[in-house]
Amino acid sequence: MSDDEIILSELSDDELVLQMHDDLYDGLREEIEEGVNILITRGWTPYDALTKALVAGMTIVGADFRDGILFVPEVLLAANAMKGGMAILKPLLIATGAPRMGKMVIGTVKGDIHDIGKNLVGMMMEGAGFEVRDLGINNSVDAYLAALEADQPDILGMSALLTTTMPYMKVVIDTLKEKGMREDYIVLVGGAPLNEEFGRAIGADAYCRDAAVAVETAKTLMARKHNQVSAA
Ligand code: B1M
Repeated sequence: MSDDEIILSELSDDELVLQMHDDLYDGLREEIEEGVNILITRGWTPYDALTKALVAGMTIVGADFRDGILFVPEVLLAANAMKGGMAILKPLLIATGAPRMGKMVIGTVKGDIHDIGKNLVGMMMEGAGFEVRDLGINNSVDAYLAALEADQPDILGMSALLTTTMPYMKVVIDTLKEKGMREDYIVLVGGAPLNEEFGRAIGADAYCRDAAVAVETAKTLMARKHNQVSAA
């Protein structure tokens, strides 16, 4: 071991989080996994570890990717490190014993392979008591329709991270309308380039800024749906 090697467990919480941002940036999966484990052992909630150490670190990666400082191979390594941390947090986020709230089918739209945000939404929804079927990435209208038919969910969630793929959400919603199925589902959309106005314009029930908002929105709209059914 060299003298200047950093011992993660000897850092204070603040130092550790900053170090994890660096390690995520450098795509160091093992260090990220170790860091997450240390934070959990120190009593951090899984949600805080996720948002303050991992998501905040990925935001720095995103800015440098945008500015041409990082390139796809480095970002892939960072994403891999992030996934290592998320894999540790997933069972902790899910093991809340929350009552069953409803069912969601979620997937990233056609042409888009970004899945970290979608995975996070799926994890948080499961943690809040929703049953989640994850369709993965690059989903065509047909893939969404097949899953809706097979799983009969309450909620359809779509994710898009590219300005070139976000219009595909409208293609899916328009197809649901054409088939007379639109009102059968709560449609939630999310992803970094979207906003509320876009969500409204394409006919979604709501745009969700992040995973926590997705959970709150899903709960609110599910409660509204149940009230409508019992009032009918
Ligand atoms: Co991509 N990429 N990428 N990338 N990538 C972005 C999106 C970009 C903004 C980077 C940049 O330039 N700053 C840019 C898009 C620009 C634009 O469209 N205007 C971009 C580009 C250009 C590209 C490529 C075209 C690059 C290239 O090949 N030249 C290419 C496209 C490939 C494709 O999809 N066809 C590409 C590839 C990749 C990697 C493969 C290297 C990797 C993806 C790895 C993976 O996902 N497995 C990658 C990454 C990691 C990013 C950034 C850096 C980080 C995305 C991320 O994971 N964020 C991203 C920059 C950025 O977003 N700032 C970027 C962390 C995640 C937790 O946040 O995904 O926003 P996010 O999810 C949030 C919310 O948005 C929301 O909740 C989540 C959690 O809070 N949310 C939902 C998301 N989905 C939701 C669904 C819901 C509800 C809420 O449903 C109900």
